[in-house]
Amino acid sequence: MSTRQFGARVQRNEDARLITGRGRFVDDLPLDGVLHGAFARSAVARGRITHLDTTAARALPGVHRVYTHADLGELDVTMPLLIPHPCIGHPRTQYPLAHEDVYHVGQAIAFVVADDRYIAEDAARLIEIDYDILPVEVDPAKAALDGAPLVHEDVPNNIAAHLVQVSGDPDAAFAAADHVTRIQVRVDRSTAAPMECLSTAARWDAVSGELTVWDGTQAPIGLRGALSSLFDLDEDKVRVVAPDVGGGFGPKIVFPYSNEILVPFAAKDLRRPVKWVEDRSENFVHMTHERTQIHDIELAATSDGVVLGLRDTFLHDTGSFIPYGIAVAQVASTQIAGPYRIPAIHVTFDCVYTPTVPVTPYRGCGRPQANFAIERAMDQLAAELGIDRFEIRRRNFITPDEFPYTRPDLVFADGLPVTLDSGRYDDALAALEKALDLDAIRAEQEQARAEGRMLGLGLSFYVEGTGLGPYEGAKIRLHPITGKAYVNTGLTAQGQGHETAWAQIVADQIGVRPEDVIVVEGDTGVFDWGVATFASRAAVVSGNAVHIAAVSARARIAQAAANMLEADPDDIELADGRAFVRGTTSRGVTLAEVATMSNPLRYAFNKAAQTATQFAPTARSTGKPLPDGERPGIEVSEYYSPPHATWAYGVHAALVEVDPVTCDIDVKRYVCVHDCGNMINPMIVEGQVAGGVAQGMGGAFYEKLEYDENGVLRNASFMDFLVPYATEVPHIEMIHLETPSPLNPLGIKGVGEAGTIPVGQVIASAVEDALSPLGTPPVRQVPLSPSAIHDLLRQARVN
Ligand code: MCN
Repeated sequence: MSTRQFGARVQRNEDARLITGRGRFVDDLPLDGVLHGAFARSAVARGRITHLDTTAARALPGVHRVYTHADLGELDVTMPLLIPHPCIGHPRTQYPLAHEDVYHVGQAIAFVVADDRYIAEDAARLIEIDYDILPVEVDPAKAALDGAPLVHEDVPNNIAAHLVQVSGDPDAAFAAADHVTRIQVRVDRSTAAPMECLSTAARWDAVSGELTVWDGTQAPIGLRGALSSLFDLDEDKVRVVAPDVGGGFGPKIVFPYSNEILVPFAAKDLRRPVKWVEDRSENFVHMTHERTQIHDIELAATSDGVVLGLRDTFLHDTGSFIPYGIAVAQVASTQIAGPYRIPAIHVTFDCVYTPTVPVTPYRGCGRPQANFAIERAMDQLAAELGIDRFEIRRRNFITPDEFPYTRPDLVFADGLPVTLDSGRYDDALAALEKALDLDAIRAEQEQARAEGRMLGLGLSFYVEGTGLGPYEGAKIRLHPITGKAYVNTGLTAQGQGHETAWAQIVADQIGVRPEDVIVVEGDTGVFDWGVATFASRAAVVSGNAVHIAAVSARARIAQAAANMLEADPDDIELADGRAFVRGTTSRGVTLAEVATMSNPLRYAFNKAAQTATQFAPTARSTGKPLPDGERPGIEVSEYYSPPHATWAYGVHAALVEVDPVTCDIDVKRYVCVHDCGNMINPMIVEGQVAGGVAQGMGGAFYEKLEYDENGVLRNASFMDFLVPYATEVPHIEMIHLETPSPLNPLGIKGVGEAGTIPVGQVIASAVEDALSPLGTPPVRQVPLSPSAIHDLLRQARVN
């Protein structure tokens, strides 16, 4: 008998392929006669091109074409604002190739296509480009001041968008408060650093008029829409395939990037397949960034630590363009109150243009910054009121009986008011306290301090709106020969394990092993209704669509088997790849037989079915009408549309030791409690949380993109931009809570970004606690590099 797969630690189907070098990424595709592309990019941040000459590049043997914007015809248009919002007063988006003006170092100016990559790169370097260099200001705080150099000449103070959101009566809350705490915090700019950089290949079929594009994207359907519109081709004539993709983390959602337009354009123009794979140094100055936000946050509280009101004013650095509108800032603004029952909120932000790589969502999407702001403020409030940091949080939690809890005037990215669906925040904190053994830690800390060692404990709660709509779908088809289930969705994975998770969901319904469910995602040729993989939404939205489709497939199989077995569909059970009448496993048929039954010619060649059954003669007697309500084969498509976001949450803590001489931070323990509702596969969930924490460690300790005063990125390589090695990520102790979301049939919440969100605050809080005997000032920013620790210590000595 089959055992339940949902909730089981099923080994990932995809891993055998991915970890033995058999993954197939864009660069692996064996495209006959493929040509290779390379871009010439802007060397200056803000400039006006005075001279652009491609003659020498075109003359290089092996070069097929050099394109500038003037060659693009209908494609020479600015890209649309992908998520409009009325507060965006000055939306500016990019051209596929720059016109006269360039807006950041790395902006694409020309595209070369040649016999091989070496020639293409050499030719790109032969393109002569002169600029009038214009003044720049890369710090968003200074860029928003009067008189600062403008990125776009017609955008005053570089303010792209300004939004004010008010919930309750903040003025009254602040007037009634016993105590107000204020802090300014800053999180710096980073990059997702996926293992596989951006990549695109394309082939134009002149016979059928079809364009096939392989792209390392998180959004094949979105890209297909963009290309069909830009190239003025019927959607049916454009197929976008995301093969294996080596990490996405947000920046691979459709933008579209220059390569996503130029590669197909060149393939169509030259009638040859064309490929371009970004190298690492390009990735730093081309793939979108995220994170810089500066928050001024205030909390109004009673003397016993109950928060009455919150005010937050923040600047969001949007880079040189704003393709995703206010998405990142809006997400930050709507999660600023975290898990706390704060009745009055005033949050306002400005999105500021800077002459830097454009900013779009990166794992966490504004939440790490918002979380840093509210949790830093909670720590400070606790310190000022003399209340324990755990206790002050407990006093302010939304309690289980208060769900659904709505913040009516904060509108989330789905266009709906923030409504937290469920949670047991108190239980999560209690589980963390138990796992940590707080009394023992406090004793250890006292002992360490007596020995002059700087030991500190930090914590952070977080909430995360996951599983945004509007919908996703799934198709399930039983293979007419093998009876194996093929599952297609409109999403695509970049390492999240969808192939296994969806297989588990389907296996439960139709009674097969997960390895007999073959999941194919990311190909508009097989399924083309869907949005994209982002916002930790696949498990909630696709997962439930897969479940609904599997229930539907189960019903269809039961009906067909009942017809074959002359039984009632309600009496049909499915297990071990067979359908049988309840109570008698001998009266049954294989799923291969069910799948093939209504097609006599297929059946004739179906060895799997023929060897199995006594029903073969019936099936072969062709011409009989299908029984009532039956359709040929087993194939269903279903959709799921969530009513609104589901809210995952958790709390992390770290015990760290700071060495005041070397300024090194040693993470001695890292504990996390999280709740993503019912887990499809706890092993995948643990991998997601651990990967998220590792990425969060990068943000907490190392990762900061440093622009110089000319707008040149100073650390555009892994020599200078440090990501954590496996050896620098501590062992993560993980505790799962499972509070089912009431919003969807499977009770799921998302988890893909969760691990990343609280880490900056956890480390800041722990370092602050460790150094507190020295009188260091509050930690106000991450990353906490050794020099940042040194600064804190120096300030303590100065004071
Ligand atoms: N899952 C589960 N039970 C749950 C929730 C999720 O078993 N209750 C499983 C899902 O089945 C899925 C995985 O966990 O296999 C992640 O699910 P989900 O939270 O829905 O996230 P998505 O699949 O939508 O992936 C997007 C999310 C985001 S937004 C970023 S950024 C991110 C992340 O996933 N990028 C990643 N995790 C990543 N992991 C890898 N390896 N690579 C990336 O680029």
